[in-house]
Amino acid sequence: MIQVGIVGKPNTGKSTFFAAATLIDVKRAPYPFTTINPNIGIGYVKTQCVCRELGVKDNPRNSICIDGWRFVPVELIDVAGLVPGAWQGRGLGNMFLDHLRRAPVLIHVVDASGSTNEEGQPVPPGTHDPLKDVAFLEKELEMWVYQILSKDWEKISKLIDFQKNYEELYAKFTGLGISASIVDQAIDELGLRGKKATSWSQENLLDLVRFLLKKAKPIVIAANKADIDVSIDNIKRMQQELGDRYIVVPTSAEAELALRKADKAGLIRYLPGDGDFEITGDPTSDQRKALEYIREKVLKRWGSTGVQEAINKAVFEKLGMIVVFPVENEKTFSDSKGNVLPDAFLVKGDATPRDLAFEIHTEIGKRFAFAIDARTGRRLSSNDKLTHRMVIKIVTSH
Ligand SMILES: Nc1nc2c(ncn2[C@@H]2O[C@H](COP(=O)(O)OP(=O)(O)O)[C@@H](O)[C@H]2O)c(=O)[nH]1
Ligand SMILES: [Mg+2]
Repeated sequence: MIQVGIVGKPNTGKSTFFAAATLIDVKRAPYPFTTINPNIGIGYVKTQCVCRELGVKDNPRNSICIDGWRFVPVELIDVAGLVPGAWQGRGLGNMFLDHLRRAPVLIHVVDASGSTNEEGQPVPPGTHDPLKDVAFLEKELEMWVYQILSKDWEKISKLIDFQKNYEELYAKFTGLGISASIVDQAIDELGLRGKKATSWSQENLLDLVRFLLKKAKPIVIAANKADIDVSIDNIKRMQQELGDRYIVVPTSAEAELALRKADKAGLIRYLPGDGDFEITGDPTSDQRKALEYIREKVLKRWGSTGVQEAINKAVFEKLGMIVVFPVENEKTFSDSKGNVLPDAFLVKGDATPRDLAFEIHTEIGKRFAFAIDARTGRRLSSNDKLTHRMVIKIVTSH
């Protein structure tokens, strides 16, 4: 399952974001919940389901369909809070690197209200510049990775020059979830290929690290605590100054958590990502006040709480993934047990039907013959590209 790392300094709202994004009304989930570990939970990307378009009532197995929206699971990791210089310290080290290794995309939760200093301690709202936190995290990640590389660089560089290949370098980065092909791309684009590794400068190594992080660990910024008034100007500034390098999504993790809890308690009807909610139960006057605050300061101001949007942007825009619906019967859109549109799979945007077959099961991948686009009945070969929201039957040979 795709993993999304939630990173940032302490007290920006990472755990609140994580709690909100992983809180789902159990009644609505077709499968039992298992907590893998307190820092890893199931969140969802949200996309329009195909059930309404196809005029069928679906019974999802691996995902959830509510009001025509399909929620497809992803793993969220609540990464331990980073403080400046953490890369030099111990303790946090291995866990942080393990989390970083797993996640191909990160959501950086920033306190947009500026009410936490650079160490993550509370200060009056507006006194800290959240733009600094973005630069800080960038630097911090760079130093983590640079440190890993530079530690053995003497040995690695000699081996590279001696073996006349980059195997040692690939191995270093595979450990961080960065593929050999991206390392190759970096070496080429930075003009390092013809140059003896033993003569690469510190600046060369830093450029390499920056390139790899940008490609392999893209970041969505969740400009959190967007409900606090002083956040408005900061968020505008963040969007202006960071907008060409990052996606900046205004969020209120606390509002999302409150809305999901209220929905679960039957007080309101609210779907993650929605721009409003409807009161369906009997909230106390305090609850009503809190809900009204959320409506005014978050939903009307920003269009949504941003939590769902941040996850969607990470997976769909930064990772370029798409959702496809594999079926066994292309006429009824169901599996062999008659479940209609049972599964929704996240695959890479350039995935082929054969890739999907392997994604479903190695055996199915090996026996892939061709596929059928269930909407049109058109036959697809292993070279065709899948597209977002395709309903697809894989035909295997025996
Ligand atoms: N006003 C406001 N406070 C928030 C929001 N999200 C989190 N907080 C508060 O910020 C503090 C730190 O949150 P927490 O999730 O523990 O931060 P972490 O250290 O990054 O995991 C808590 O008091 C939260 O209630 C938000 O969207 N708006
Ligand atoms: Mg936390």
